[in-house]
Amino acid sequence: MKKFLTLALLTVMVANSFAQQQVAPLMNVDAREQVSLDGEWNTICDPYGHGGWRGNWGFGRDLKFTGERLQDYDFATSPTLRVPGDWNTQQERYYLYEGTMWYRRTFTSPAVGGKRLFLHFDAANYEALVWLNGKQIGEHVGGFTPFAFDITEAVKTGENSLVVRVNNNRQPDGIPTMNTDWWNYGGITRHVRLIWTAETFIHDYALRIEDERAKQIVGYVQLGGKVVAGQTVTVSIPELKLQQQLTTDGKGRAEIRLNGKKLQLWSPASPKLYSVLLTLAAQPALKDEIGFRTVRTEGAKILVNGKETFMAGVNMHEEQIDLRPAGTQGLAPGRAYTREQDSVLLAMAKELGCNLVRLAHYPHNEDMVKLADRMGLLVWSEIPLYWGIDWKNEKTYNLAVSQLTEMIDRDRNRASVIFWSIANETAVNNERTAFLTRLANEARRQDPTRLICAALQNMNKQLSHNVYTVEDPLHEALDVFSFNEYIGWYDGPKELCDSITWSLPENKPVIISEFGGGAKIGRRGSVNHFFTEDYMTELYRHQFVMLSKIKGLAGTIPWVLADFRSPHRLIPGVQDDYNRKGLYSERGEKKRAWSVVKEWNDQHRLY
Ligand code: GCB
Repeated sequence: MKKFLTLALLTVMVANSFAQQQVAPLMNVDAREQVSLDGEWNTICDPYGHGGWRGNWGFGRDLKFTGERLQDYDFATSPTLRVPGDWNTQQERYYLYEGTMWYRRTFTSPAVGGKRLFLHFDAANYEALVWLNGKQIGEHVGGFTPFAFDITEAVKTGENSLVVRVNNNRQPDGIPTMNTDWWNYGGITRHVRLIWTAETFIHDYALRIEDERAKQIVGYVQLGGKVVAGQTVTVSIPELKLQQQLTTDGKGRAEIRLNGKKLQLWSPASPKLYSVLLTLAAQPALKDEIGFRTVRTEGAKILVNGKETFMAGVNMHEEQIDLRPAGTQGLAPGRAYTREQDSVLLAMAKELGCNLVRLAHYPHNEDMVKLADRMGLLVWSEIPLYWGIDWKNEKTYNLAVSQLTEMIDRDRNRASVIFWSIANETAVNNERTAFLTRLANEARRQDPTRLICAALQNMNKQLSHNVYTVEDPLHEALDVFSFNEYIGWYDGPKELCDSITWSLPENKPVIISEFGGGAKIGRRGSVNHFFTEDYMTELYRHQFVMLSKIKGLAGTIPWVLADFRSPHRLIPGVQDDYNRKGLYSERGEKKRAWSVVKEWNDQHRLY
């Protein structure tokens, strides 16, 4: 039932006129029959966002096909950009570009007679309008979540022309909005695929356990396409010799119940995954690798599989580590989008002794989360609801819901994900608290099996001399009390940490979701000089003195794994467009503060 509401909501949210083609993305796209549309796409940069002199580029009026006179644009001879990939780091002239870019490629439809054909974008930042063979088939807003179209009717035999207009202008009513401390990488930043399915197919499914002792596996299968009652779906977990035959109802749904008594739980120490096969009638099985665990809070503790687990975390952006040989000319790479790039980042988090990554500040690519499943890293996943959002705007609220829904729908089978975060550092006021309380309730409605959180903001509120607190009524709607604080960096000298004590709720787990300071790697000096490794290292020592005094501390998430690009970080020779708070440099070299954090993690990580 819940799932239907979600799908219904999504359908309403996509522009009505495209509702027939624009569909909720299919679960587990990697496991589907597909061809990749990655590669070089022809592009036209369009600073005015007008679609050319006549404003008609999108209609894909392809000169080659229509025999029109060559006038003012020609996709076929225009330069190419790699998809996936941000445009900013592919060509110097696009480094600072925010605006419209037109992408076009042709493809030959795979011979899939009698099947349904879907066009799936893993993500494009920020707004995408899509045309197939001159007809607009839909649009999507939100830079970090997938979107899909059923193009069965629109596709032609022979050559097809696919045009995508991507625009990454920041918008006052957008999510995120006008200001972010990360690079606004534009483009088709993740994979594009053509996926085909039978006329009736498995659209979505979920499997999980609700109790770590009983280990009963529960969930559902939801069919898509032509749905008729009474279809047979088999769910099996061969390693456990479990199998169940389900019969779908009139809405194409069936409930899963398997006795998982013998299963080994997934945990960070032992990230056991099981191959799960879902088969509809005589179709090839859809295969997933799923771990089973529980998560809940009990007073100030976070329990994973019923065991208290300290979150020894680290924040990270989805930005590639620059692995080119030192001295290589040209722009360092931008967004990460391959498994290899993701695994470099997660291996660094592991090496730092972490058992949790906060995937800041937006949903990272699907492989990142699948890898976290495999590597035993817990995940805090977040929508880019960041700083000064247009709280009174219903359109903005709906956009928050659609990004939240797309994030939850994509990753609901990932054992690693234990937190859905709805926001980062939002100043307290009534409209904001109403907006975010509603959003937290929506997140819990969509997924009651995970912890709902947000990174609250420390406003340096003192109850008495050096007794700090965070006053934020939003916490009532959240499962943990997590907040960011930058004492010793933005707020006061590092020594201030030594005298501060925190007065915080005792019946909720407390997580420090950000803290830290910056240094350019190799920059040495006095422990009192900002941006030296010496200051940064000492800052972490003072921070840990303070944090270890917090009663009920359930986790620490330093800011940040690696130096990352930001338009706010411009000091020449020191920042050079990088936020320098990384425990590793942008090349993956360890800073001196790394060992201080590693030692803390090793002492506090319980499992
Ligand atoms: C914050 C933000 C994060 C910034 C960081 C900083 O509070 O949540 O996105 O990058 O501080 O470095 O200032």
